[in-house]
Amino acid sequence: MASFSAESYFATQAPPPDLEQLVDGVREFVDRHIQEGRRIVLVTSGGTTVPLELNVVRFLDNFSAGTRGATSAEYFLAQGYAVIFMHRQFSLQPFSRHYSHSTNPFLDFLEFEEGRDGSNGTPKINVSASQTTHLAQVLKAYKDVHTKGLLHTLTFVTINEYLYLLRSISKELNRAKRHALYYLAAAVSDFFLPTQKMSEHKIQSTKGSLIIEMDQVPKILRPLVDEWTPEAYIVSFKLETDQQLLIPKAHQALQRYGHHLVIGNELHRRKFEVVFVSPSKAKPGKFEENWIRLQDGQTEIEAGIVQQLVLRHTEWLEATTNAL
Ligand code: PAZ
Repeated sequence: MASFSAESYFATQAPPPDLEQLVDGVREFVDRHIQEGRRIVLVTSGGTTVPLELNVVRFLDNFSAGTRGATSAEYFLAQGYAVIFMHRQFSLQPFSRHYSHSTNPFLDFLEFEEGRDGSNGTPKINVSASQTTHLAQVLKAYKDVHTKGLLHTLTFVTINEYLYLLRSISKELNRAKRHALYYLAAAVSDFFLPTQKMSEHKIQSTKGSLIIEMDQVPKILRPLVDEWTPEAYIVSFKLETDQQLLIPKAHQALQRYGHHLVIGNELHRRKFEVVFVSPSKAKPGKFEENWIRLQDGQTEIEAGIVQQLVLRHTEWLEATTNAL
Protein backbone atom coordinates (compact mmCIF):
# COMPACT_ATOMS: atom_id res chain seq x y z
CA MET A 1 0.00 0.00 0.00
CA ALA A 2 1.34 3.43 -0.93
CA SER A 3 0.85 6.44 1.24
CA PHE A 4 0.37 9.79 -0.48
CA SER A 5 1.50 13.10 0.94
CA ALA A 6 -0.96 15.91 0.25
CA GLU A 7 1.51 17.31 -2.24
CA SER A 8 1.90 14.07 -4.20
CA TYR A 9 -1.86 13.50 -4.10
CA PHE A 10 -2.67 16.85 -5.71
CA ALA A 11 0.19 16.44 -8.19
CA THR A 12 -1.14 13.10 -9.46
CA GLN A 13 -4.95 13.18 -9.12
CA ALA A 14 -6.86 15.52 -11.43
CA PRO A 15 -9.13 18.27 -10.03
CA PRO A 16 -12.90 18.12 -10.60
CA PRO A 17 -13.78 20.00 -13.83
CA ASP A 18 -16.08 22.57 -12.13
CA LEU A 19 -13.69 23.43 -9.30
CA GLU A 20 -12.84 26.99 -10.40
CA GLN A 21 -16.46 27.94 -10.82
CA LEU A 22 -17.30 26.57 -7.34
CA VAL A 23 -14.43 28.47 -5.80
CA ASP A 24 -15.57 31.74 -7.44
CA GLY A 25 -18.86 31.41 -5.54
CA VAL A 26 -17.04 30.78 -2.26
CA ARG A 27 -14.74 33.77 -2.84
CA GLU A 28 -17.67 36.12 -3.30
CA PHE A 29 -19.41 34.72 -0.19
CA VAL A 30 -16.29 34.95 1.99
CA ASP A 31 -15.46 38.51 0.88
CA ARG A 32 -19.01 39.72 1.51
CA HIS A 33 -19.09 38.34 5.04
CA ILE A 34 -15.60 39.58 5.87
CA GLN A 35 -16.76 43.07 4.84
CA GLU A 36 -19.83 42.72 7.03
CA GLY A 37 -17.65 41.62 9.97
CA ARG A 38 -19.33 38.25 10.35
CA ARG A 39 -17.70 35.02 11.51
CA ILE A 40 -17.72 32.25 8.93
CA VAL A 41 -17.88 28.52 9.59
CA LEU A 42 -17.11 25.79 7.08
CA VAL A 43 -19.24 22.74 7.87
CA THR A 44 -18.36 19.52 6.05
CA SER A 45 -21.02 16.85 6.10
CA GLY A 46 -21.88 13.38 4.82
CA GLY A 47 -19.65 10.62 3.50
CA THR A 48 -17.25 10.50 0.56
CA THR A 49 -17.28 7.72 -2.02
CA VAL A 50 -14.29 5.87 -3.43
CA PRO A 51 -14.85 4.95 -7.10
CA LEU A 52 -13.42 1.64 -8.25
CA GLU A 53 -13.56 2.27 -12.00
CA LEU A 54 -12.95 5.32 -14.21
CA ASN A 55 -16.36 4.80 -15.81
CA VAL A 56 -17.87 4.40 -12.37
CA VAL A 57 -20.28 1.56 -11.85
CA ARG A 58 -19.07 0.52 -8.40
CA PHE A 59 -17.82 2.53 -5.47
CA LEU A 60 -17.23 2.20 -1.72
CA ASP A 61 -19.29 4.38 0.57
CA ASN A 62 -19.98 4.82 4.28
CA PHE A 63 -22.92 5.18 6.64
CA SER A 64 -23.01 8.96 7.13
CA ALA A 65 -26.37 10.58 6.39
CA GLY A 66 -25.14 14.11 7.10
CA THR A 67 -27.36 14.59 10.17
CA ARG A 68 -24.57 16.06 12.31
CA GLY A 69 -23.50 18.56 9.69
CA ALA A 70 -26.96 19.67 8.53
CA THR A 71 -28.26 20.07 12.09
CA SER A 72 -25.15 21.90 13.30
CA ALA A 73 -25.29 24.28 10.32
CA GLU A 74 -28.74 25.47 11.47
CA TYR A 75 -27.45 26.12 14.99
CA PHE A 76 -24.43 28.06 13.66
CA LEU A 77 -26.78 30.20 11.55
CA ALA A 78 -28.90 30.85 14.64
CA GLN A 79 -25.72 32.05 16.41
CA GLY A 80 -25.02 34.60 13.67
CA TYR A 81 -22.35 32.74 11.69
CA ALA A 82 -22.30 32.71 7.91
CA VAL A 83 -22.13 29.05 6.88
CA ILE A 84 -20.35 27.36 4.00
CA PHE A 85 -22.06 24.00 3.90
CA MET A 86 -19.97 21.49 1.96
CA HIS A 87 -21.90 18.27 1.81
CA ARG A 88 -22.25 14.96 0.06
CA GLN A 89 -24.74 15.28 -2.78
CA PHE A 90 -28.23 14.15 -1.65
CA SER A 91 -27.25 13.93 2.03
CA LEU A 92 -29.26 15.93 4.58
CA GLN A 93 -29.26 19.72 4.32
CA PRO A 94 -30.14 22.45 6.81
CA PHE A 95 -33.90 23.14 7.00
CA SER A 96 -35.03 20.60 4.40
CA ARG A 97 -33.62 17.88 6.73
CA HIS A 98 -36.77 18.26 8.87
CA TYR A 99 -38.76 16.84 5.99
CA SER A 100 -36.38 14.14 4.84
CA HIS A 101 -37.90 11.78 2.32
CA SER A 102 -37.25 8.75 4.49
CA THR A 103 -38.01 9.82 8.07
CA ASN A 104 -40.56 12.59 7.79
CA PRO A 105 -42.02 12.65 4.28
CA PHE A 106 -43.18 16.11 3.29
CA LEU A 107 -46.17 14.88 1.29
CA ASP A 108 -47.66 13.38 4.47
CA PHE A 109 -48.08 16.90 5.86
CA LEU A 110 -50.17 18.20 2.98
CA GLU A 111 -53.89 17.82 2.36
CA PHE A 112 -56.37 18.97 -0.25
CA GLU A 113 -58.86 21.60 0.77
CA GLU A 114 -62.23 19.93 0.13
CA GLY A 115 -64.18 21.45 -2.77
CA ARG A 116 -61.85 24.49 -3.11
CA ASP A 117 -60.39 24.90 -6.57
CA GLY A 118 -58.54 28.02 -7.68
CA SER A 119 -59.68 30.12 -10.65
CA ASN A 120 -58.03 27.80 -13.19
CA GLY A 121 -59.30 24.65 -11.51
CA THR A 122 -56.02 23.95 -9.64
CA PRO A 123 -56.84 22.27 -6.32
CA LYS A 124 -55.97 24.16 -3.11
CA ILE A 125 -53.50 22.44 -0.81
CA ASN A 126 -53.06 23.04 2.93
CA VAL A 127 -50.44 22.04 5.48
CA SER A 128 -52.19 19.84 8.03
CA ALA A 129 -52.95 21.73 11.25
CA SER A 130 -50.68 19.57 13.43
CA GLN A 131 -47.65 20.47 11.32
CA THR A 132 -48.23 24.17 10.68
CA THR A 133 -46.44 25.59 13.73
CA HIS A 134 -43.26 23.62 13.20
CA LEU A 135 -43.25 24.14 9.44
CA ALA A 136 -43.78 27.89 9.91
CA GLN A 137 -40.74 28.07 12.24
CA VAL A 138 -38.52 26.14 9.84
CA LEU A 139 -39.77 28.14 6.85
CA LYS A 140 -39.15 31.46 8.61
CA ALA A 141 -35.58 30.55 9.54
CA TYR A 142 -34.96 29.23 6.02
CA LYS A 143 -36.34 32.38 4.33
CA ASP A 144 -34.38 34.70 6.67
CA VAL A 145 -31.14 32.86 5.99
CA HIS A 146 -31.65 32.94 2.24
CA THR A 147 -32.80 36.57 2.12
CA LYS A 148 -29.67 37.60 4.04
CA GLY A 149 -27.40 35.31 1.97
CA LEU A 150 -25.97 33.58 5.04
CA LEU A 151 -25.72 30.06 3.68
CA HIS A 152 -23.55 28.91 0.79
CA THR A 153 -23.93 25.29 -0.25
CA LEU A 154 -21.53 23.10 -2.26
CA THR A 155 -21.64 19.40 -2.96
CA PHE A 156 -19.11 16.62 -3.34
CA VAL A 157 -19.48 12.93 -4.04
CA THR A 158 -16.02 11.37 -4.26
CA ILE A 159 -13.05 11.61 -1.92
CA ASN A 160 -11.21 13.43 -4.73
CA GLU A 161 -13.88 16.12 -4.99
CA TYR A 162 -13.87 16.48 -1.19
CA LEU A 163 -10.09 16.94 -0.97
CA TYR A 164 -9.89 19.45 -3.81
CA LEU A 165 -12.84 21.44 -2.49
CA LEU A 166 -11.51 21.54 1.05
CA ARG A 167 -8.11 22.76 -0.13
CA SER A 168 -9.57 25.47 -2.36
CA ILE A 169 -12.17 26.67 0.15
CA SER A 170 -9.63 26.83 2.96
CA LYS A 171 -7.38 29.06 0.87
CA GLU A 172 -10.31 31.45 0.34
CA LEU A 173 -11.45 31.27 3.95
CA ASN A 174 -7.93 32.07 5.07
CA ARG A 175 -8.80 35.74 4.41
CA ALA A 176 -11.31 35.63 7.30
CA LYS A 177 -8.31 34.85 9.57
CA ARG A 178 -9.36 34.07 13.14
CA HIS A 179 -13.03 34.70 12.33
CA ALA A 180 -13.01 31.43 10.39
CA LEU A 181 -14.11 28.22 12.09
CA TYR A 182 -13.75 24.75 10.60
CA TYR A 183 -16.24 22.08 11.64
CA LEU A 184 -15.05 18.97 9.82
CA ALA A 185 -17.91 16.53 10.44
CA ALA A 186 -17.84 14.68 7.10
CA ALA A 187 -17.02 10.98 7.22
CA VAL A 188 -14.01 10.95 4.93
CA SER A 189 -12.59 7.78 3.38
CA ASP A 190 -9.19 6.69 4.71
CA PHE A 191 -8.36 4.65 1.60
CA PHE A 192 -8.75 5.29 -2.10
CA LEU A 193 -7.80 3.98 -5.51
CA PRO A 194 -5.62 6.40 -7.50
CA THR A 195 -6.90 6.98 -11.03
CA GLN A 196 -3.67 5.47 -12.40
CA LYS A 197 -4.62 2.12 -10.83
CA MET A 198 -8.28 2.11 -11.80
CA SER A 199 -9.74 -0.07 -14.47
CA GLU A 200 -11.16 2.07 -17.27
CA HIS A 201 -14.26 -0.06 -17.70
CA LYS A 202 -16.55 -1.96 -15.39
CA ILE A 203 -14.59 -4.61 -13.47
CA GLN A 204 -15.52 -7.99 -14.92
CA SER A 205 -16.65 -10.88 -12.73
CA THR A 206 -15.09 -13.58 -14.91
CA LYS A 207 -12.03 -13.94 -12.64
CA GLY A 208 -14.13 -14.97 -9.63
CA SER A 209 -12.89 -13.16 -6.55
CA LEU A 210 -11.85 -9.50 -6.54
CA ILE A 211 -8.78 -8.24 -4.70
CA ILE A 212 -8.20 -4.49 -4.62
CA GLU A 213 -5.28 -2.85 -2.87
CA MET A 214 -6.04 0.71 -1.92
CA ASP A 215 -3.72 3.54 -1.03
CA GLN A 216 -3.96 5.71 2.02
CA VAL A 217 -5.70 9.07 1.65
CA PRO A 218 -3.27 11.86 2.63
CA LYS A 219 -3.74 13.32 6.10
CA ILE A 220 -4.77 16.75 5.00
CA LEU A 221 -5.28 18.22 8.45
CA ARG A 222 -1.56 18.89 8.50
CA PRO A 223 -1.39 21.20 5.45
CA LEU A 224 -4.78 22.67 6.41
CA VAL A 225 -3.44 23.77 9.79
CA ASP A 226 0.12 24.63 8.72
CA GLU A 227 -0.30 26.11 5.26
CA TRP A 228 -3.78 26.62 3.86
CA THR A 229 -5.53 28.37 6.74
CA PRO A 230 -3.09 28.78 9.63
CA GLU A 231 -5.04 31.41 11.56
CA ALA A 232 -8.43 29.73 11.78
CA TYR A 233 -10.02 27.80 14.67
CA ILE A 234 -10.07 24.17 13.52
CA VAL A 235 -12.29 21.43 14.88
CA SER A 236 -12.07 17.87 13.56
CA PHE A 237 -14.27 14.89 14.39
CA LYS A 238 -13.14 11.40 15.30
CA LEU A 239 -15.49 8.49 14.94
CA GLU A 240 -14.75 5.12 16.53
CA THR A 241 -16.76 1.97 17.15
CA ASP A 242 -14.57 1.05 20.15
CA GLN A 243 -15.26 3.65 22.84
CA GLN A 244 -11.85 2.94 24.44
CA LEU A 245 -10.08 4.35 21.40
CA LEU A 246 -11.85 7.70 21.30
CA ILE A 247 -9.66 9.66 23.69
CA PRO A 248 -6.26 8.18 22.73
CA LYS A 249 -7.05 8.74 19.04
CA ALA A 250 -8.12 12.31 19.73
CA HIS A 251 -4.85 12.94 21.63
CA GLN A 252 -2.91 11.49 18.72
CA ALA A 253 -4.67 13.77 16.22
CA LEU A 254 -4.04 16.89 18.34
CA GLN A 255 -0.38 15.95 18.78
CA ARG A 256 0.07 15.29 15.07
CA TYR A 257 -1.75 18.25 13.60
CA GLY A 258 -1.70 20.86 16.34
CA HIS A 259 -5.26 22.09 15.79
CA HIS A 260 -7.67 23.30 18.44
CA LEU A 261 -10.23 20.61 19.19
CA VAL A 262 -11.22 17.06 18.38
CA ILE A 263 -14.82 16.04 18.93
CA GLY A 264 -14.91 12.30 19.55
CA ASN A 265 -18.01 10.19 19.06
CA GLU A 266 -18.81 6.49 19.19
CA LEU A 267 -20.95 5.27 16.31
CA HIS A 268 -23.98 4.09 18.27
CA ARG A 269 -23.94 6.83 20.94
CA ARG A 270 -23.15 9.76 18.64
CA LYS A 271 -26.63 11.27 18.93
CA PHE A 272 -26.49 11.23 22.77
CA GLU A 273 -22.91 12.01 23.77
CA VAL A 274 -19.68 13.37 22.34
CA VAL A 275 -16.38 14.28 23.96
CA PHE A 276 -14.49 17.53 23.39
CA VAL A 277 -10.74 16.85 23.58
CA SER A 278 -8.41 19.85 23.54
CA PRO A 279 -4.98 20.94 24.76
CA SER A 280 -5.14 21.77 28.47
CA LYS A 281 -4.72 25.43 29.36
CA ALA A 282 -3.80 24.64 32.96
CA LYS A 283 -1.27 21.89 32.18
CA PRO A 284 0.77 22.61 29.05
CA GLY A 285 1.53 19.49 27.03
CA LYS A 286 -1.53 17.69 28.45
CA PHE A 287 -5.10 17.38 27.17
CA GLU A 288 -8.51 17.85 28.75
CA GLU A 289 -11.81 16.15 28.04
CA ASN A 290 -15.33 17.52 28.36
CA TRP A 291 -18.31 15.32 27.69
CA ILE A 292 -21.40 16.86 26.15
CA ARG A 293 -24.57 14.87 26.61
CA LEU A 294 -28.08 15.32 25.33
CA GLN A 295 -29.92 17.26 28.06
CA ASP A 296 -33.48 16.62 29.26
CA GLY A 297 -35.85 18.48 26.98
CA GLN A 298 -33.26 18.73 24.20
CA THR A 299 -33.93 16.80 21.04
CA GLU A 300 -30.62 17.40 19.27
CA ILE A 301 -27.17 17.14 20.79
CA GLU A 302 -25.90 19.57 18.14
CA ALA A 303 -27.58 22.40 20.10
CA GLY A 304 -25.13 21.77 22.96
CA ILE A 305 -22.16 21.11 20.69
CA VAL A 306 -22.55 24.35 18.73
CA GLN A 307 -23.29 26.44 21.84
CA GLN A 308 -20.11 25.17 23.50
CA LEU A 309 -18.10 25.66 20.33
CA VAL A 310 -19.22 29.24 19.81
CA LEU A 311 -18.18 29.99 23.40
CA ARG A 312 -14.76 28.46 22.79
CA HIS A 313 -14.30 30.31 19.50
CA THR A 314 -15.24 33.59 21.22
CA GLU A 315 -12.89 33.00 24.18
CA TRP A 316 -10.07 32.07 21.84
CA LEU A 317 -10.68 35.14 19.68
CA GLU A 318 -10.58 37.36 22.74
CA ALA A 319 -7.47 35.68 24.13
CA THR A 320 -5.59 35.81 20.83
CA THR A 321 -6.66 39.44 20.20
CA ASN A 322 -5.32 40.47 23.61
CA ALA A 323 -2.10 38.63 22.92
CA LEU A 324 -1.46 40.55 19.67
O1 PAZ B 1 -23.61 12.09 9.35
P1 PAZ B 1 -24.05 11.46 10.63
O2 PAZ B 1 -24.78 12.44 11.52
O3 PAZ B 1 -24.80 10.20 10.41
O4 PAZ B 1 -22.71 11.04 11.41
C1 PAZ B 1 -21.83 12.03 11.90
C2 PAZ B 1 -20.40 11.52 11.99
C3 PAZ B 1 -20.33 10.33 12.92
C4 PAZ B 1 -19.91 11.12 10.60
C5 PAZ B 1 -19.51 12.68 12.55
O5 PAZ B 1 -19.94 13.02 13.82
C6 PAZ B 1 -18.04 12.27 12.58
O6 PAZ B 1 -17.57 11.70 13.51
N1 PAZ B 1 -17.29 12.58 11.51
C7 PAZ B 1 -15.88 12.20 11.37
C8 PAZ B 1 -15.74 10.76 11.01
C9 PAZ B 1 -14.30 10.31 10.95
O7 PAZ B 1 -13.74 10.46 9.85
O8 PAZ B 1 -13.71 9.87 11.94
